[in-house]
Amino acid sequence: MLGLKRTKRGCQTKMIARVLLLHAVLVGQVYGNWDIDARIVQGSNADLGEALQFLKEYDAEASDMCFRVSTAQWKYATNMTEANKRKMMEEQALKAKFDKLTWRKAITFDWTRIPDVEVKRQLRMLTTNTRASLTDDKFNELHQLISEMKEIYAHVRVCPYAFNGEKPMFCDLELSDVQKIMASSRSHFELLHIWKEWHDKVGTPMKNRFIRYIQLTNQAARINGFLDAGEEMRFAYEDRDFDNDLAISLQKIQPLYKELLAYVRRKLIDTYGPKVVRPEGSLPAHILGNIWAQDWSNIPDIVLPYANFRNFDVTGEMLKQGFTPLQMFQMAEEFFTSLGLKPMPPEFWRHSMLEKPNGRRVQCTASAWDFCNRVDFRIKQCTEVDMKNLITVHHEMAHIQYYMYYADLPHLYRDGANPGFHEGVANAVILSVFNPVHFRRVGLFENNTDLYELNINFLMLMALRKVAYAPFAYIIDQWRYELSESGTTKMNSLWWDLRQTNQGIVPPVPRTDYHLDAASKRHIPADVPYTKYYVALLLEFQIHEAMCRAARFEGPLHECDVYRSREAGRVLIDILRNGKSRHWRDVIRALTRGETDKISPDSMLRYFDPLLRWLKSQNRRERVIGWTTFKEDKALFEPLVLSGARRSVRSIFIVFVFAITVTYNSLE
Ligand code: X8Z
Ligand code: ZN
Repeated sequence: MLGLKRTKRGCQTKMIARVLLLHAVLVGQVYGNWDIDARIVQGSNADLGEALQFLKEYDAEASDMCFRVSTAQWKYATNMTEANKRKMMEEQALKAKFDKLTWRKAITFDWTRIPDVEVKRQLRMLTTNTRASLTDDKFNELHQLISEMKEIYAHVRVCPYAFNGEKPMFCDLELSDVQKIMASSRSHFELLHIWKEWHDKVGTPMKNRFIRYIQLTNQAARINGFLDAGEEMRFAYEDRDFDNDLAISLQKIQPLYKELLAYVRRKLIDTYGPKVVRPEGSLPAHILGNIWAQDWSNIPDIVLPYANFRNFDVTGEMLKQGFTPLQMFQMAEEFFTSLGLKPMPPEFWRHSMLEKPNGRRVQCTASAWDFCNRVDFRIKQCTEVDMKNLITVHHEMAHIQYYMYYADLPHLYRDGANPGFHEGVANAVILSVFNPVHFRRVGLFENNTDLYELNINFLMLMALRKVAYAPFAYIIDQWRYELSESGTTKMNSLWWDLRQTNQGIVPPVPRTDYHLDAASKRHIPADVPYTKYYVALLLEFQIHEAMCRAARFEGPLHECDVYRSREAGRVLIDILRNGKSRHWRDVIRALTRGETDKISPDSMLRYFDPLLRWLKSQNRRERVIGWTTFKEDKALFEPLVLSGARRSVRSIFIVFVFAITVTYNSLE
């Protein structure tokens, strides 16, 4: 099963080749001008027939392998026994071997000389963005490093804040507890303590492993023909303008972001005072309701403008109407069929895990699963009856729709058009669902409050989630790119320089290069690229706007709900059915009726335009829209190049600051 067999070329292959060649000539010009040649191609075989035969065999074997691994992962995720974990690890190890064998075969071809664009593209996909090019021992070392860093991350436990000054009995708070405290506590001292605990305990223990991880990923990238791991990560977007376009998009979002930050800063100063929040300055990371300061929507009591509509939540109505988890899934299914999309197949209802089962340990993080056999698609969710879960159900079911619509494509094309599309599509649907207009249409909401106040509060809530998130989502991989290009000597000061410059966020206490604060975000130790979330953020608004236009909606975008619009459904289907078979810029060009073929922030800016106008009027007395970069802020994280004498002064200064912090803690 694992060997990729060679077979004799037959006349059948020649016929396939002719058809594909014709297809390639028609399609060729589409990819041509975005094509990127890797610098080194090991292979010399440019025989199209052999390449076609290899890809045909790969397609069948990769689907089978995917089915086996998904089945083992599902069994473990829904019943976390040691036996199921062992079986999953075995299957994953087999898949790693299969990937290596595939790479070894794929690399024998010289894809730069193969005339068929589709074959060339598939071979390139198999020989890039892979670590299989490392020697076995380095390949295994890299996998071992990542799993050890993930274990460290999963087992971090922090001490609660000692309000009464006594040393806590237990230090067993895990990430979910940390997130709850960061969202609910309004004690600056407790938030500072928890923030410092989490960042101190997660990063430093994995720092040396992370440095070695960067070395190995760079080695793999260079074997694959790239300058470094960052260039290889960007290659997944098959577009030489991609990095530059994203930088431009963030610049276009900054005016809105800076108005939001100035408004939020004023509200935070009202709550915590100017000693904690520097007027006109950057925001300290610990008081924004989120351990990573990536989503500011957990502080509605502090920032939402109209008190009589603090929180937009239909949970109460759901409970009043006696909703069950199953009914939530049926409601989501009806949302999609109302657009003309497919109902969930029987296997979905038979095999999904819609609620947390009794009597066994399960992984409760919601997720959508494709078993790669074209019929078996599932959601795993510990569904509670509340609005947050109802939104998640719709989000995960959007992923299932994507899986179903591209199911008949070759295995390599059964994916989003680029790494941001799956999340972008799923979140675009939510822009219709998480919407006062939609909840009114499905009988879950009667707005008896002032419509203007409702809209501003709703838009503010969305901005605290989406606009606040933009610079954060952008800088995570910028940090990784920089490390892979320039080395790991100043990882932490680079991290905070990117955060302060792009996000106007600073650490609440001094940080040094002894720390590794970026590792506080799981995606860093878990080797999960992050740019896809920034891409998804912009895409969701582009897709939403295109669906609203197809539905002939003419009002403000945040009031658009495409529920029951077959025309909007057709826009969505046209994205889903292409999977990764068409270049994502083609998909965007079709989506926007030729207006653009890029990831663009324009739709997002149009969605938030009513809020921007409101913020500008609220901020008209603010001297600084955005933040001033004070030297005291930079001093919190910049590596000081000091003479010997000054070095000791510095360490006295840090001890002094630490002593002050501890004293403050004890006073609280
Ligand atoms: O990592 C995730 C999901 C897995 S696809 C839980 N997200 C990003 C994050 O948590 O930072 C979803 C939103 C952005
Ligand atoms: Zn998702």
